Amino acid sequence: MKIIQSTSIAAIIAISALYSCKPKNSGSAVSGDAAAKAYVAPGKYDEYYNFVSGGFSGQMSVYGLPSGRLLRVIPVFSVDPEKGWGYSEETKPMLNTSHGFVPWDDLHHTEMSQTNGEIDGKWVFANGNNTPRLARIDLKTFRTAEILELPNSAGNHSSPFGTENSEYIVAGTRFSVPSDEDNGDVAINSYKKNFKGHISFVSVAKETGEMKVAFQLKTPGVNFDLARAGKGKSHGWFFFSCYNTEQASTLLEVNASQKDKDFIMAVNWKKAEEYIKAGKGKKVKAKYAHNTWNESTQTATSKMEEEVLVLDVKEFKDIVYFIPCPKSPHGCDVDPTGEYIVGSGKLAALIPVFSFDKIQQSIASKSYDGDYEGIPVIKYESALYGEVKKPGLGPLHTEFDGKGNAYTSFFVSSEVVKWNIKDLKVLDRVPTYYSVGHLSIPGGNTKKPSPKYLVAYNKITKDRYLPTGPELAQSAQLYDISGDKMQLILDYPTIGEPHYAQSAPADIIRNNGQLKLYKLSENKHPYLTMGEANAKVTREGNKVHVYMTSIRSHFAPDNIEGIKVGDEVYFHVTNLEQDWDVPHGFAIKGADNAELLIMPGETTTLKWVPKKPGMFPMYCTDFCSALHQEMQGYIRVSPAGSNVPLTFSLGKPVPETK
Ligand code: K7E
Ligand code: CUA
Repeated sequence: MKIIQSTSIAAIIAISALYSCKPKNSGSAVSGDAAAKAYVAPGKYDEYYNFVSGGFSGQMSVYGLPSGRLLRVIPVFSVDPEKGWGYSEETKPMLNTSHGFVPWDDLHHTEMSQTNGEIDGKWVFANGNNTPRLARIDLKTFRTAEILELPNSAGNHSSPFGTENSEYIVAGTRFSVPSDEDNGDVAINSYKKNFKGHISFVSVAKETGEMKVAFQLKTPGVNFDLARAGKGKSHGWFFFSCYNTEQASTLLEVNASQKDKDFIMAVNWKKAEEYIKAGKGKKVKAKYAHNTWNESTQTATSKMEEEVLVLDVKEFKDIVYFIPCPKSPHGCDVDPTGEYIVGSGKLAALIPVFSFDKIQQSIASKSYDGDYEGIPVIKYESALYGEVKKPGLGPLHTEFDGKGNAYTSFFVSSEVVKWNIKDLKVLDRVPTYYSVGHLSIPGGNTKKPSPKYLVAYNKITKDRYLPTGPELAQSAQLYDISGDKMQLILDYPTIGEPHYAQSAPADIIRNNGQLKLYKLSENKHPYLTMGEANAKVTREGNKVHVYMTSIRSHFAPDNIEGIKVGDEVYFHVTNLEQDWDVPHGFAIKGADNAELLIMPGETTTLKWVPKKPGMFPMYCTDFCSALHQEMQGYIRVSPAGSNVPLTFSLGKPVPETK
């Protein structure tokens, strides 16, 4: 065992030396016309929206391409005090899970919804890699509209990847763990017996986008890494990369690299669907949260689901097949025709390309090399179309231009390599600064890529920007790929640590009926205050409800007395503006919750528990008018048991009481 380890590591070092990790000409890679290609004049729009995962930030950021301008950060899995996400009473249920309120996550992949294999601009999905969750962002509002927890999973990395009509978004578990039913006080060294993989097939309702775990496939205990749906001829199939087929539980960097080949798991999901329709799924108990945002009440609700339908793949002979793939595969990408499946072994010095037709023939003729825990293993050669030889070192991810070319990112040799899918010849290579992870071409995972730009998301920045202490911004690099040769035209720093990203032509999203404001007449919030005349403060025991409005440039009411220590105060602030881009903020001195940012026509609630008597100023945090600074007020907090009556006012001081 020791010998295998040290030879494989020695081989990596030897090859790394051939492909120097850090290209030498790091300073001078951009030529003169590059600036013009990435330039978007003031007042002009970008050509593409670029949706970028935030990694450990748990959020998603939106950039314009080709300018690299940051347009928005969408709070998804992590709380955001700037926007009150996870702090306002309305949004708190969005972050509820079977573990309680989980205010953060690790978001790796964005996946845009598709119709007929093309991006349709309706939703972007994202994965929570830590506490297994899927999020759906509504591109009419650029807000997170739904978060669904995934049962029987741990480390939702192989996720979210969708089919060509977003019939399903899949989510494969990164860690195999005991099923929720059997989970508890389990010995780690019982891995082989007790640990299982689960792949969730999450259906997406056509009109509303609502997600539901339609069924799960229970698989042998391996680590699922990434996935892609088949398309065109391979629609109905899904392909997952897996590693740790060694089933190690410790020192995986060595122990999960023992075997020369791990697997790509091919799943016939149409077959699985048939079994589910025929009632073959087993109802399994599991607790997982399903959180949905209601646009009309502007409030989230969290529901705990109780069971899930599971198919154990061992019991069905024709759902799942393994295909050997060298060296701990990471990316598993399907070309626009659906015929070619590209596996990227993190430690491999070649790229295997599998053929969908050959996989089908292998299954028909049972061209197998034994089985893995009862699942047939297709012979490597019978599934293989061919190998890209010596492309670089450490291939991770591949996208396509729809013109017969593939682009693969190489982490170790720090480059993007363009190659031809038919003859598997390398056509071009460009350095990245440094150590690229994912790369992304608009539509590059779909049937119809829009091949003008490629963005590389790099893991190491080192000398690219002014230094900022020990932590540096991650860097994206934009390449023009419209010609034969790739050309670097822009570097731009990013939020968090981007992994995958997707882009779509701007018009698809800009013209999708985006919401500019919430119509007050359609606001069904239970604590809506329709006009200043209805502003009031009410008490129920120790709960105080403030029905407050905001409009340029005052709150109603703006003087409140009679709040006592021990009270729970709920400020339900309705922004009465009916104009695009006039939010108001709301903040109170000493509030240990957050501020609010309230869109026109929206009602949002801040819970405040004052801890001591005193005068507590409140104010608007969003510069809304010339007299924004005047948008302020006072709240008097009296000791517990005080007799100060509950009063409120606007425009005149409340009558003096002592
Ligand atoms: Cu390669 Cu999490 Cu998709 Cu990072 S993953 S790069
Ligand atoms: Cu409202 Cu500033």
